[in-house]
Amino acid sequence: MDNGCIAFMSKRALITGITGQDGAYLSKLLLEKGYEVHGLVRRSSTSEVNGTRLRWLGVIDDVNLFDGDLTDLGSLIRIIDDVQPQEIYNLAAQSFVKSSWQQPLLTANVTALGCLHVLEAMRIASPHARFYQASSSEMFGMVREPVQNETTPFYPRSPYAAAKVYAHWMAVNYRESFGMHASSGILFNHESPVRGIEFVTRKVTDGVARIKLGKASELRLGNINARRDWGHSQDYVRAMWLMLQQDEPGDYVIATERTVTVADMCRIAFEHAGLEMDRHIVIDPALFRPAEVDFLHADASKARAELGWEPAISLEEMIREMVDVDLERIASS
Ligand code: NDP
Ligand code: GDR
Repeated sequence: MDNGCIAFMSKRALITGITGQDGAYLSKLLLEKGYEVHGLVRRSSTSEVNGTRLRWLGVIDDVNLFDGDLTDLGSLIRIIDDVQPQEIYNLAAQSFVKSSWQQPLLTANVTALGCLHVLEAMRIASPHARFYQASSSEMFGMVREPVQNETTPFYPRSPYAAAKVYAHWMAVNYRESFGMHASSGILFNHESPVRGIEFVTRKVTDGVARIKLGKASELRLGNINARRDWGHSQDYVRAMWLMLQQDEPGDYVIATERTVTVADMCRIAFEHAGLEMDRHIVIDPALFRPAEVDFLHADASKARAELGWEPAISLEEMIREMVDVDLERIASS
């Protein structure tokens, strides 16, 4: 094939975790950029649920899905060998922090060793592909520095965060040992209308919608004094893609740099629905975590300078969008 043909061929991307929030938004972005998008999907007895997010974003028919699992190295080797992707985005994980205390071994197998499986499969079947690892601000945990950037030491506070630290260092190690183009995005919290219902923003917007529609009267929450930096998944998947377009691989903090409490985030949702928050929130000690990440405050200046990345959607815009979508969803259910 001559170079002229190659120039017009679309790039191929493989996404693990394609059925998750970020997998769905990333698929949409890559399809808009003309990519061929392939995804790894684990088998479920209720397979119709698997594509909910891809369907909601209108891209389910445009992606190619392969059966596999992050804990099954053979499946990963076969898929990578078949697809020969130029870019591999490892987004699959047991991603709910609270569940990681109930299922620490599963979390380690999927979130930590799963990343190593993908790196190994790639080393065997497609060593020149570019690799993205979904690292997390949870790795900063009990923060060692008041503002966290790429050089801040990690102090993981949950089995999930410890698993992510392992995966992060394996990506760095494969980059340094084998010269692989492996990058890690240390992403702070990001949400959307297709965020899992167990995460606090979506739990709040869904709860607000139910209260507004008379289907519930209270919303039970845990530690509403925890502080987070929340952005929109749509903005954050753009940062993932930008990392893999750089000549050199690297690690990047991705965040809005604005930190607010869970209570502040709730207020935006309740006010948007015209409800008084104090009349509906019930603090439930059972929802507190064995160890909490109390405070995060990001410095994303490297991403701004090197990737030219900026978030476009504010916290207020995002929470209002999520409330509106949940109102519509619940009203029509
Ligand atoms: P989700 O929980 O929405 O999606 C996780 C995905 O992983 C799903 O597609 C899930 O499949 C898949 N998965 C889970 N276990 C396996 C397995 N054993 N084999 C194959 N696939 C599996 O996460 P997000 O989209 O929110 O996050 C994407 C990644 O980014 C995750 O790694 C997360 O830890 C990380 N991250 C997320 C942040 C956020 O704020 N959203 C911030 C920082 C990092 P299924 O649909 O079958 O459950
Ligand atoms: P987090 O997100 O643990 O930061 O991990 P989550 O939304 O679960 O919690 C954020 C904060 O809210 C507090 N909180 C509650 N959380 C939940 N889920 N439910 C509640 O009822 C509740 N009440 C208070 C929590 O204690 C916490 O402080 C997310 C995930 O997407 C990870 O995969 C990702 O790596 C990090 O963000 C960055």
